[in-house]
Amino acid sequence: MFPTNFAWGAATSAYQIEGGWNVDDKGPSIWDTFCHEGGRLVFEGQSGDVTCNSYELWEEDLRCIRQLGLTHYRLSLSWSRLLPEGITRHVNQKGLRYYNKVINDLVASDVLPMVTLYHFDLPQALQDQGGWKSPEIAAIFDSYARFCFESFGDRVKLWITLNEPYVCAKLGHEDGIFAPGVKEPGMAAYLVGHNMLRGHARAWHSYNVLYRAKQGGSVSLAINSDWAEPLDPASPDDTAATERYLAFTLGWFAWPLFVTGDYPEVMRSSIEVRSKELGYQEGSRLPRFSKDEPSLLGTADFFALNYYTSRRVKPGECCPGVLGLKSDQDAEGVVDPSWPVCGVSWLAVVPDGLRKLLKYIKDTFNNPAVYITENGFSQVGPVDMEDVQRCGFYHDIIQEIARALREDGVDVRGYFAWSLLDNFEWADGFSVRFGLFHVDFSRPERPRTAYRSGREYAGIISKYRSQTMVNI
Ligand code: PNW
Repeated sequence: MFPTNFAWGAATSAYQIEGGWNVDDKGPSIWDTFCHEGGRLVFEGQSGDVTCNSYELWEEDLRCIRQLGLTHYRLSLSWSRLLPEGITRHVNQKGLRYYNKVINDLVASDVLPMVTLYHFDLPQALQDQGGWKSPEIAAIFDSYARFCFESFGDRVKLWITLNEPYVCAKLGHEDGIFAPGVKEPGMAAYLVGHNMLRGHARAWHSYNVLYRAKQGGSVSLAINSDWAEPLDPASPDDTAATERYLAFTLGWFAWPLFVTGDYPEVMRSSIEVRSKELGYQEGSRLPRFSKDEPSLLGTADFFALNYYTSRRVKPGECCPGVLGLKSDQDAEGVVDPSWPVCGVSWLAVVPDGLRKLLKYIKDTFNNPAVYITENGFSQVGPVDMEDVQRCGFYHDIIQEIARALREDGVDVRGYFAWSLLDNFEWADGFSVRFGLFHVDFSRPERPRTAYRSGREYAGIISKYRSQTMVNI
């Protein structure tokens, strides 16, 4: 039912699980700053200072990984743990040793690492120089990426340069609810997205030229997107709004990589229309890619998709005359009343939305190899170790992937559950739990205990792996 080499994984990210925020020469990141500054909107003033303490308790994480029977584990590197000032002039040897141990332990356990270079945690030293808004960041990211390929690429064959540039751009630089907390609607997000793409392209080209031949790995960028369909399928307005909705999330980053080397046409034209109304010059908000720089097109060796939820879409209720992404996009996503919402308000549970999105990706981006690099179900409120709803969710989503493979012919290569552990869920702090393992944050040992869903996921993996072995 699943290909023999299908990747059965789980994912985490450095800031959300490591803790050890200021030990052993680690430099601060923008999330350290964001959480430590007063007046920010992180739940109950919490932070990732300690969180799961995976910096000290990595072996506990490994035990969980082995207990699940994962074939793959997706982790991210803390840039400022490796390079405290963000640049390669100063390498933190203890950080290097930590990640070398993690990677070596995984490989020794027959678990293949998928490594994300950047998961929201920019070194503060680079933020102080303008961060992702500064054009120089692309070259700085590239040299960090080369440092990582050089240090770990003999053992790491699956790389993600950047996680969810959409979230970094929009939540970090438009809404200001994620670090670095910038609120410059309709301006900064486009610039940030642009520089992230430029940085990604350089890193991919570096890998291609300097490392691919000897290391033989693959490099991509993780794109998050809802599935979207028209609220009223018979309405041309809803259909057009749906096209804009997808163009401004998935398309923003996937079109440059997979289709044209540039943003989707409908994204450009929508922004242009609003810009004219507001008196901005053409091209002043959504930047243009320079012909003198490495091209974006073809700089993804596979499609890395983070899928959580779906929306039904109609034209926006806002707002000619207002500057902002929502106004440019002019599309409003609504949750169908039949969809259950799990935990956080944005997370309507729609497993078949994943199948539809995979089909759309196959048809739109020329049948790429796809890894689902994140997908999960959250719990809010009193802890429920017998999380039957989440168990049902994992069964359903894996059925949808099986259908995408078998019936739609999508080239799905793997699935990474978000997340291995309960962890620091950004602005929601520890109030939202995504783990397959429960973590008791009230105890210094941060004990990890499998939820029922963790045990069931292990069962699903072992069932399908033994079937694929019989198949061959
Ligand atoms: C992803 N939203 O982020 C991240 O990659 C993970 O680090 C995170 O823990 C996970 O999803 C669960 O939230 C998102 O508000 C953060 O729409 C916020 C949103 C979506 C994804």
